[in-house]
Amino acid sequence: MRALIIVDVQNDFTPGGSLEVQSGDKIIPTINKLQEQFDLVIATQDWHPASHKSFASNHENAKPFDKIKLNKLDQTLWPDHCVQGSKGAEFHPDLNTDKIEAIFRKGMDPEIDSYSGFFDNGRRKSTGLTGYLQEREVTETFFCGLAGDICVFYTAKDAIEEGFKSFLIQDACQPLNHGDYSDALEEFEKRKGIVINSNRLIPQF
Ligand code: VGL
Ligand code: ZN
Repeated sequence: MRALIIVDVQNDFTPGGSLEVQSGDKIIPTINKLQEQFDLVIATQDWHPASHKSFASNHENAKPFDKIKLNKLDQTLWPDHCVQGSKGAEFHPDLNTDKIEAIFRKGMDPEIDSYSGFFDNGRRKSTGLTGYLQEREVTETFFCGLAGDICVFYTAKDAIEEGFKSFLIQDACQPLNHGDYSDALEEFEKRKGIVINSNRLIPQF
C-alpha cells in the first residue's frame, strides 16, 4: 500500500500567513491532483499552544529567526504561527481535504518543537504515525507540502528510519529558505530517500 502524506499545508505557511513560505500556495493544485492517485491520504498539522517556546514572543529580548538552545536542543525561534484554533492553523482553503483519512497533529508540548510528523525534535514521544501506517499495510510513503526544507524534510527522513520507502515529491513542496534546499535533499538521498516529480505519479498533468 502507498500513502500520500500532506505536511502542514496551513494558512500560516502560505502567502499572507505569519510564517509564510514564498509561493507556498502554488503547490496546492498539484497536491490536489496527486491525491487522486492514492488510496490513502494522510495530513499533518502544526498545532501549537500560544505559550509555545519555539515562538520568539515567549522569550525576553529575542526576535524571530534567532537561534537558541531550548531544553538542550538547537531551536530556531519563529514568529507565532499555527496557534491551536486560529485561522492560521487551518488548512489552506484551496486544499482538498475530502480524501484525508487521518490528521496527525504535532507541536502541542510547549517545551519542545516538532518538525517531523513521526516524533518531536527530541524523539521523546511518537505521534503514532508509524503504527497507523503499519496497520494500514503501507510500505511506500510519498511526501509533499510545507515547508520543504523543514517539516517535509524531517518527516520524509524519519519515514526511512521507520522502515518505509520514502519519496519526496519536489514540485509539490516549497521551502521556507526560498529557492535552495539542496543540502536537505542531498542528505535525504544519501539516506536512500527518493526525490521525484509529480509527473511520475500523474502522467498527463
Ligand atoms: C514548520 C517551522 C516551524 C514547518 C513548522 O511546517 O515546516 N516550520 N514550525
Ligand atoms: Zn511550528
